[in-house]
Formats: sequence, C-alpha cells, structure tokens
Amino acid sequence: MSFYVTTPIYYVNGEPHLGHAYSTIAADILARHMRQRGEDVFFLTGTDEHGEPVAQEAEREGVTPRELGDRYAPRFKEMAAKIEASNDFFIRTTDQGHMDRVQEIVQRVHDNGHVYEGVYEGWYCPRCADFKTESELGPGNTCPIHQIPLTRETETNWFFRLSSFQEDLERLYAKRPDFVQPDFRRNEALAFIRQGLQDVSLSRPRLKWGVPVPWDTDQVIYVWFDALLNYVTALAYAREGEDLTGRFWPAFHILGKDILKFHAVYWPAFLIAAGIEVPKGMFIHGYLLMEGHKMSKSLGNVLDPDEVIAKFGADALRYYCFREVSFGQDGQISPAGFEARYETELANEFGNLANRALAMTERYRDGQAPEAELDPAIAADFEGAPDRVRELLDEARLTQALEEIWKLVRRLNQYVEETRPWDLAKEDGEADSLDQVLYTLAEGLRVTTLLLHPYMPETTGRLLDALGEPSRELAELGSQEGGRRIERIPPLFPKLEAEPAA
Ligand code: ME8
Repeated sequence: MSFYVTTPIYYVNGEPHLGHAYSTIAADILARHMRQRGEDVFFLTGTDEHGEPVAQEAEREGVTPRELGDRYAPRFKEMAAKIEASNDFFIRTTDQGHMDRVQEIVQRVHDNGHVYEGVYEGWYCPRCADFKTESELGPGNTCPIHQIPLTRETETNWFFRLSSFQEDLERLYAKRPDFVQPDFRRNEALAFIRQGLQDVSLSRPRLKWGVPVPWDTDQVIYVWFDALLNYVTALAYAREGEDLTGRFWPAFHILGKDILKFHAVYWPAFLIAAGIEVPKGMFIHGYLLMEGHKMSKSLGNVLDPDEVIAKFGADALRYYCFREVSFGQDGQISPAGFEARYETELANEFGNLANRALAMTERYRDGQAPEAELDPAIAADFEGAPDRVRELLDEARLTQALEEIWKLVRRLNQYVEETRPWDLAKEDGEADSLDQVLYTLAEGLRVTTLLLHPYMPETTGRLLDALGEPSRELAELGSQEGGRRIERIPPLFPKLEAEPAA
C-alpha cells in the first residue's frame, strides 16, 4: 500500500513560524507512522511563491518577488530540517517542472470546456489572494483573517466554471463521508457547497508574477490554482527520470482551517475538471493561539520555533504541540504550558521511566535483559493498544493516538511502583520475580517507544538503541525475547536549569 501525505505550501512573504511548523510536524508524524507499518510513503512540503501575497511584500521591501522567494524558501527548508521533518521532496512553485505541468493541466481544464472569459467585481484580500463573498466580510469591508481593508476590484479575467460542479461535489461528499475530517469541517464545507457555488477567477490580468495562462499570456494563473496543483505536479518531477504519480496519487492533505474552502471545494472540482482522481482525503486542523490570537506574520505575536528548539529540542516541541492542543481544534499554547509539560510528562514520566528501566537492568542484571515471561497484568493492559493507535492514526487523530500511548507510559510507571524492583533485588528467592519485572518493563518500554517514535524521532531513536532494538517497525508486546544488551544513557529530557531570579 502507498501513502502520500502533504502539507500546505507556505507563502515566502516572511519568516516561518510555529503555525507552519505545526502542519509540517503533523504530516511528518503520519508519514513516519506509515513507514513503520511498512507502507510505501511519500511526504511533500514546500513553498508557494507566486501571486499577490508575495508580490506585495516584495514591493514593500523593494526587492523582486523572486529575490524574496530565494531568501525565504531556504528558511522554510531549514525549518523542516530543524523540526525533523522527513519530507521526500521540497517543492517550490517557481520550479520549472511545476510551472510546465501547471500550464498543461490548466490547458486541459480549458480544453475540457470548463473555462470562459468574464468580468469580475468584488472585494479582494491581497494577503489571502481571495475574493470575499458578502457573508465573509469583516466590519467595514475588512478581511476577517488579516483584519486589513479589502480592495474593490473589477477586472476581465478567465473563470473556472465551479458552479457546474455542485452536484459532483455533493455526490462526492455523500459517497465519501470521511473525505473531509473532522466532521464539523466537513459540514462547514458541505454547507458552503449547498448554498450554491459561484464561478471563480482562474487568472489575474494585472499581476505579472505567476505562471502565464497558456492561451493568453498577458494574464497569470490565479495563485490558488497554481498552488493547489503542487500536490499533483511534484510527483511528476521530484525524482529525475521517474514519474511517481501512479505510485502515490491520490494524496492525503493536512491543512489549517483558513484554507478549507480552497482544498475542500475548489480543489476536488478542479481535479474532476482536469480528469484527475480527487484526493484520498484531508484533515483540517485548528489554529495554535497565543494570547487568544492566531499567530501570523501580519499580527506579529509569533513564538519562534528556533528558540524553543534551541532550549528544549525539536522532539519536545513536537510532543507539546500535539499533546496540549487537540488536533483539529484551536488551542492556546504558551511558554509556561510548554515548560510544565516538559517537566511533568517528558522529564518525570517518560524520561524517568526510561532511566529507571535502563538503570535497574544495569544494576541488577549487568545490563542484560532477563529471559522471562511477560507479566500477565501488563500484557492485558497492553492488549489492543497498538491496534487502537493504528486506527486513530488512520484517521489522523494525532492527539487521541498520543493519549493512548501516554496511557502505556503511565501504566508502566505504575507497574514500577507496584512491583518495587529495588525491594525484590534485596530479597532472597525473588530472582525470578525480578527477572519478570525487568523483562516486562524493557518490553513494555520498547513497544511504547516504538509507538512514540513518529512523534519524537530523535529521543526515541536513542532510547530504542539503548534498549537493543535496531528496528523501528511497530511491534507486539512479547515479540522480542530477553537476553539483549541494554545500555544506560544520559537523561532523554534533562531538567531545565532554574532561571536565576531577576
Ligand atoms: O495559505 N496555527 O500559506 P500560508 C496553526 N500558500 N497552523 C497555522 C497557523 C497557526 N497559528 N498559522 C499558519 C497559504 N498555519 C497558502 C497555502 S496550499 C496549496 C497553499 C499553517 O503561508 C496552516 O497550515 O499562509 C495554514 O493553513 C497555513 O500555515 C497557511 O500558510
């Protein structure tokens, strides 16, 4: 089976921030989990470099849009690496390979009879690169997302006949109830479709920065169609001399709620118009909020992922984002909340469990995992847990899956408290019991750590090595026999130094 997962491609009009990192980490967790299951995985992220959002920022800064892209695209690439994203390709919409294929597909949609020339008049947000309907207007004709005044635009351009896809979309949603997840987002998209679809601009006549419309090179293709098509075009040229489309398409998309309409309505309609299979599905996540606002470049209240990573490590950041905020909902994040979870959950619960298991095996059994039977109490509590995690991740329920895994961490800690191996070690005649506890602990920790691996690849990788587990595939409790060498390693999540009092 193959699994193709994508992130939105980010505008190169500013520095990457934690909101971008969030979508990329989500997709990465799914990609890594599917690889653990032996799936054939392709994971795509990249940058959106055309259109008004980039052209306007370039003008403000007195540089060309291409210069802006060349400045920020590497920053997004670096961010992906820093947060340990295991993407198989990084697309830039200025790649020639992308632009050529965008023209081919748009030409096909035109030749299939879904494009006409017309006049548009409406309220336009240059940051969203989107015309707003009357119901979407903020107070005083402002953009509800960016809180800036909208401009009244009248222009002759090419239109995509979105209105003629209403029935196709309704049929698609009826046939595939999980096409858009979570359900409340699906309902939102469906309500938008049912209220009646209007045709949408396929080109911009005044803008010069974009992919030329193949049959009318005075115009450029509207940035949203150029951008959405990245999900398809990348497969055709990501690997020199190889077209991966047949192997990986259709994709599963991860995106934020701000761009729901484009992905859940325009995109499947456009694909049907082009004669391309619609996506496998999509998961729409909420916003990470700091002090009640969405983090964004225009509002300026941004938590810098670089700082967080430098202080706590990328794994802690990855963990926090999906633990603190239920994936799909909006949620508040804060440095204080972060430090609290780091301390109580990563350092005290998981880190300490790992440390105890490794240290006691070293102390009482010379670093050799004993040969023993699993303790039936733990075996019963672990029963079915890996399957539940798989099922939740099949639906991109990242927070619920993490919650299932964390129950195992807590169960193992409780097991240590219940069995008190340090007492067993002191008593004559308890050697077999101690063997069983240490074996069960090492096994439980190994299985739990494998499940956690997609969330925290670096620290769990170190721990798995210390546990003598070379593989990263998911495993059942008891599938590894005793007798392995177990090594002690420094704390996975060192306690923070107390800040000196001001
Ligand atoms: O919209 N919380 O790019 P963009 C969570 N280029 N996620 C956030 C976030 C926050 N506070 N802020 C941003 C575009 N995001 C287009 C996309 S796709 C074909 C084209 C994430 O740079 C979230 O995924 O504005 C959101 O959808 C995306 O960044 C918007 O990034």
